[in-house]
Amino acid sequence: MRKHLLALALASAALTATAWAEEPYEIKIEFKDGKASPTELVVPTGKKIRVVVSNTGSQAVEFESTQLRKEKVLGPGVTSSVILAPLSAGEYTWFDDFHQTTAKGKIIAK
Ligand SMILES: [Cu+2]
Repeated sequence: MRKHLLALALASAALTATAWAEEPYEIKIEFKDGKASPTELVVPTGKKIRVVVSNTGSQAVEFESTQLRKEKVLGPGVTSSVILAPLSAGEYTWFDDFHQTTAKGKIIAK
């Protein structure tokens, strides 16, 4: 299944190569001491995505997505971002690796 998804992602990336020249579609996720919001973010398919992640709490957090192969540690008060390649339609889960049971959500591409 993972290989299948990778093949799909590569095909999609080739088809949407021109999308890289455009400004990314931006979404924001706020992490605060074991909570994340919003937990569901809808994005367009075939467009580069900038995920702005901020930690407004007093504990370190780690934005992580196994499916998207991204991770970013954020100390208290830190804001950063990760860029995602254009996505195929589907749901991509993410979580705060330091607060896995309470801070998690998904990015829905459609
Ligand atoms: Cu991690």
